[in-house]
Amino acid sequence: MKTAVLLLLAFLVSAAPSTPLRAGDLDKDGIDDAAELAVARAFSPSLVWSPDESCGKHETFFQVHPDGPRRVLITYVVTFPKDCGFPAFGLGSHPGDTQEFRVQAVTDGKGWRAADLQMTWFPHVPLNGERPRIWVSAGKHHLYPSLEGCKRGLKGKLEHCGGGVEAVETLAADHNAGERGHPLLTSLARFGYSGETAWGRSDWGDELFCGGEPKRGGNGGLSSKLKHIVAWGTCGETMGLKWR
Ligand SMILES: [Ca+2]
Ligand SMILES: [Ca+2]
Repeated sequence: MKTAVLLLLAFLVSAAPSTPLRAGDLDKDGIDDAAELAVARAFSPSLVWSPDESCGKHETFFQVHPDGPRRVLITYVVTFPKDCGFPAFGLGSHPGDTQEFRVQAVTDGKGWRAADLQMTWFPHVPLNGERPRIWVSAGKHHLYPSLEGCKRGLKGKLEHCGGGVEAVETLAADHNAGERGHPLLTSLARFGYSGETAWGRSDWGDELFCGGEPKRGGNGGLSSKLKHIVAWGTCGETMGLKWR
């Protein structure tokens, strides 16, 4: 099974334009890291912004690993130097912001298809092969799979979405977080997040992500948004990995 996955992902790499950062499988999850970049780029979201967005330059980190036979799970984490709070009240702001979502992609052996979008308040959104469109609420950065989703419920009265530019997120090769135990990313200082790390405790003494600011009150750290290996399957194969 492991061999089959590697061959299928190798096919994907050959079909997708990409520039691998490294050759091989340095994060030891059974998938060539260049293939991870290719599949993450293939289903990179189209982000819909608000014209009122002004909380600093964002970065999008990602993680790819097997999620069962003929499936991979891609986790995307969008980070900001700060959360500007709910614009309607100017409340709820804090340093550092991390917002995650996941795409489950499946293959029939000939190519890959985006099947399922998984978000905090929308656990399963069918993608039907399409690249996900994600609405980013102004200032607060809550993520929604539709404009209607942003408007729904109490939070829809506190924040707003859309009206700005829409662009497919361009994923950089050096934004692959890798896997816990075999990380491809450690310090996030070169991205402007001094003192922050991808997989460990921050230099500020907790696991919050504070956008590089030496004070508390940030969002959950990148590590808390990524999937972790918690056990090995009895067969010892890549497909036997358990994730949470
Ligand atoms: Ca890998
Ligand atoms: Ca990986």
